[in-house]
Amino acid sequence: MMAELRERARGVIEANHTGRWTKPSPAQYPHQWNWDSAFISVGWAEFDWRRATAEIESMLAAQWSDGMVPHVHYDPAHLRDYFPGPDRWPGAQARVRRLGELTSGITNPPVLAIAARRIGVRQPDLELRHAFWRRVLGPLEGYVGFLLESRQIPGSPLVGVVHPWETGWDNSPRWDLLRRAGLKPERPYQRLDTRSVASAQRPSGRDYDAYLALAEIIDGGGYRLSNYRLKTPFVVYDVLFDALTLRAARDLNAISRELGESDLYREEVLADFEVAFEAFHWNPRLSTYVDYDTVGGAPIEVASAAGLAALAGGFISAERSRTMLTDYLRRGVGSQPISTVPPYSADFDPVLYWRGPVWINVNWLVHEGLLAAGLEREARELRAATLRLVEKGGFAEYFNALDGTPCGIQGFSWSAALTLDFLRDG
Ligand code: 9WN
Repeated sequence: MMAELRERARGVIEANHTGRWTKPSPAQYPHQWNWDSAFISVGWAEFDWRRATAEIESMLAAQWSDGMVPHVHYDPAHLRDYFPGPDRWPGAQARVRRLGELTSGITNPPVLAIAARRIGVRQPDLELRHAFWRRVLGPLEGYVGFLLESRQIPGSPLVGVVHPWETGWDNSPRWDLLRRAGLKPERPYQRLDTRSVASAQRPSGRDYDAYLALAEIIDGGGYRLSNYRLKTPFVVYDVLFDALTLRAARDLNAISRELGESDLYREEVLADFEVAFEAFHWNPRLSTYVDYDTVGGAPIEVASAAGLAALAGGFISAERSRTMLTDYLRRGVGSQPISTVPPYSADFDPVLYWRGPVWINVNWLVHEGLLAAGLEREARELRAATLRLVEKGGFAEYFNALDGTPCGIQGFSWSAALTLDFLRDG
């Protein structure tokens, strides 16, 4: 049974592979996405290591001169098949390192760095492994360095995240403060995302208005946070983004040491980041980690699975990890693990994108975090529950949080790729 699931998963990423990188879904997302490629590369490493490395290197080819790696690397052959295209990020196209690459103007959590270490370790031939790391270490250092330097707001080392698309959890209730700002873009637009997926499972019109208006604010500020910080209602410390940035920095240090070089980031600097993480994200009232609104200067007290996914940062104690997980599952009885929003929340919707459904990458991140905290039994249970979902529902983009039925688009790359990784531990 597991062998058959593995073959099916492999079939999905093979079908979505373009020759250089893998589309998240040819119908819905026909370009290359930053954090998708990181997750997908981990799946490729199971049976085609060269494709795993090419996935990461192809994404890095879209890097900007300031180090940022954009969230979308556009395929010029498919510009009509996805909205928004590069024309919504007009100032972006002059900022790429390799002129001619078409990109968006915002980034994603730096899972690419975590994946680079992970797939490197999978290569037993040290010459090949080190050659790959030597090729990607500089660009990845530039990427994480950009986050640690160019996205700071005085008073904290955490990463200022400027668009819900950067977080990858687009319409999560964590970002509803943006809805309240009521932004409208200047340029008219037409969505394409509801052609293949029911609109009840996609963000609302109001959400899209805000996403596009924010893109205009960011472009108008020349893509420098210091230029537009006072004009935007949205600069947040995303709990998951911060946790993954810290893990990415430590993973790059580990790569650098294995190459016989010194650390890229001093541990004192990372320890300060960890202290700030605790100060801004831990919420004693909710007993979990939450996000922080830097514009309003207050925590965003919204329960979601992002605090649990942040365990993937690898620095949260076993005791706290266990308590958070047990609490989340106990209060969510009757829902599938791990619903992105707990079912008792007023914001919960079992099929609406990031407002409840189960996502395979979130389960994978929580699983990583549980293993890092030494909670092997809990990790095993989550792995088994996740495999049951894909075995029954296929490699859907996300799953109904109550009955586990597939939602969004089918044949979604990271669902298949991370299944391959889960099957490996079997
Ligand atoms: C906008 C590609 C991406 C994922 C995100 C997911 C979705 C895009 C969209 O698809 O976002 O970036 O058009 O809805 O929310 O996490 O990276 O799979």
